[in-house]
Amino acid sequence: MSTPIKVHNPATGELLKEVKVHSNEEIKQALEKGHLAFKKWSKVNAHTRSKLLKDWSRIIQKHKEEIAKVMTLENGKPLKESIGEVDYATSYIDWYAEEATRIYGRTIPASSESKRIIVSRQPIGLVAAITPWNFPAAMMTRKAAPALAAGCTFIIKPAEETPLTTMRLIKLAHEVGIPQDAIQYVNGNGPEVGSLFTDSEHVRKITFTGSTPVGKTLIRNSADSIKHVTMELGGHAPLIVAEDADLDVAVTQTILSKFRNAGQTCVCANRVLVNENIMDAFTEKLTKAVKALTVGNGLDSATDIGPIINEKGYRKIVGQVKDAIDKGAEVLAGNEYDANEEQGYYFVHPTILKNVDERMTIMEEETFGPVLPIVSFKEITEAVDIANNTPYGLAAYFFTNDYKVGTYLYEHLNFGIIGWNDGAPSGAHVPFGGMKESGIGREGGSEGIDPYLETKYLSIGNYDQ
Ligand code: TXE
Repeated sequence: MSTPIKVHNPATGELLKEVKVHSNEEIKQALEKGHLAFKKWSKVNAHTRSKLLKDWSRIIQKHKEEIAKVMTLENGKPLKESIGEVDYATSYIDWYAEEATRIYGRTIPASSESKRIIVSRQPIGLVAAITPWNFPAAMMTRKAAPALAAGCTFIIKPAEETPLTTMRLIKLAHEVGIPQDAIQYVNGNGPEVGSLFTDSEHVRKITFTGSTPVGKTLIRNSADSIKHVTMELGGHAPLIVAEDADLDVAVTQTILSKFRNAGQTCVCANRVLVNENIMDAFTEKLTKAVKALTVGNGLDSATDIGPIINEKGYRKIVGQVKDAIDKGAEVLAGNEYDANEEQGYYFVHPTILKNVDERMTIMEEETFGPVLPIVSFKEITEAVDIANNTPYGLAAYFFTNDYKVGTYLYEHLNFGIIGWNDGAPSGAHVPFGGMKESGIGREGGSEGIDPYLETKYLSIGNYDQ
């Protein structure tokens, strides 16, 4: 028997639960079951699949407060954010419950009078998902809902830090009648379970949200059996404040984008680029607003910023801030910490750094913490060059009311998600995903079901009447 996974509350270090780790044999059996279940689930008619998904969404909503509390306990995010995440998670189920009934085929005019051509789409098979700890509910429903809607079966390995929310959601799926083997979870260590997934002949698709290096490994390991892959990887979002921007809007939206989930979000603003003529006015307003944010336990209703998920995440943030300060960055707020290694909790107070430049690691790496580095620019073309100077291409934001500047930025920024005067552009109805090393594929919207479907066509000959 492997050692169980110890799930801790990152706000206190307290042990919440020990979760059973599945053995390799059990995981292989689960994959076999998922494969066999596909034969039945893919034949269930789309309207029944749709209804079951709607029932799943409804029962999750019924248990919203309880699920949100589990999420805050294992992830640390403020309870109000966890409640928002349950809504966000069910919005994917609701969206794909509708999409299930709209998986259309088409006919193609044939090249001869005696032929007919029909195109149809069919589910690809068993889908294996690996999810991170930052959005334990939404990262799972964003993958499970389109998979089940398409007629695929689904198995997930949640992050070791936050398995409890996923396990609860899957139990509720079974309670409403989604077959046991159509949606399953297994718990275990990332690399080991990842290899079992990629090595399995039963798995036809890997869908992953997490770090770019792990994404690359999964793509490599999926190559042998040509599995489909969807990869939602790291980001390094620029946020550009143009000279004419409405500063109140820019400040409010910057805070919304950056400090949600303690800055542990792949789309959060990671580099703020500000026109030099408005630098003082912008930083003054931003600093004042940031200093008003409350750091603490997510269960406390006053909390805006919870703990960092673990020591590894904390060390990365502290290292980046120190490197920036050593190379000349000026601290406008934060650079304060409340950490206790023995107990196992790590809080980072919201931090703003000015005079940041491209020699600092904070400008190269994703931070994943409540730290905002600010860089100044003269011309908008210079801002675009700095913004695009990264291997990542997930989200970018800009603030301007000048339509020429706005359309120029939209056209020249190489990112999959663009927020114009908008720090929160995500939603179940839009195609979320990144360019370059931020990933492959899109999740959400009408595009989000395509990765779970294969296209097939029929050419009928000798059709003379
Ligand atoms: O990620 P990992 P970590 C980024 C962010 C963060 C950094 C490290 O910059 O600071 O990654 O975070 C599983 N094969 N993002 O260490 O390791 C693991 O068990 C298969 C951005 O938490 O990628 C977990 O379920 N799976 C991101 C999941 O991968 C493996 C969200 C994520 O863990 C594996 C999280 C392997 N070899 C981190 N190794 C986003 N896009 O939002 C680990 N895992």
